[in-house]
Amino acid sequence: MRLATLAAAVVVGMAAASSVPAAPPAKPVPVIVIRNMAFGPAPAGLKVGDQLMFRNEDIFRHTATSPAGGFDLDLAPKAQGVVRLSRAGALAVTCRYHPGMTLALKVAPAGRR
Ligand SMILES: [Cu+2]
Repeated sequence: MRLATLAAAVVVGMAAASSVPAAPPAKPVPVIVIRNMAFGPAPAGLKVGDQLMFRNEDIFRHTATSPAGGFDLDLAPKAQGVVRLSRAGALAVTCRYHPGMTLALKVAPAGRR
């Protein structure tokens, strides 16, 4: 009985400590993984102003290039990079080294989903 009470007190203490963040949690940055010479699936719900991470898990160098989207990440093997989406619409993304690698992003105007 006393042991159970002590355990409950410890759990409550931990919950209290973790529920006092210094700042509101940041919105997680969606990640597109590049693997086996292909872009992973495009995240849903992207909008202008959002950040988007590309992570190259291949042993080859790749880029995440979108002239319409205004970004061009050059990613060494195992590297990652973040872009901020600045233009709405359907954005074609490709790799400059491997033109067969393509990805279609749908970006909504800011403030909408
Ligand atoms: Cu590539």
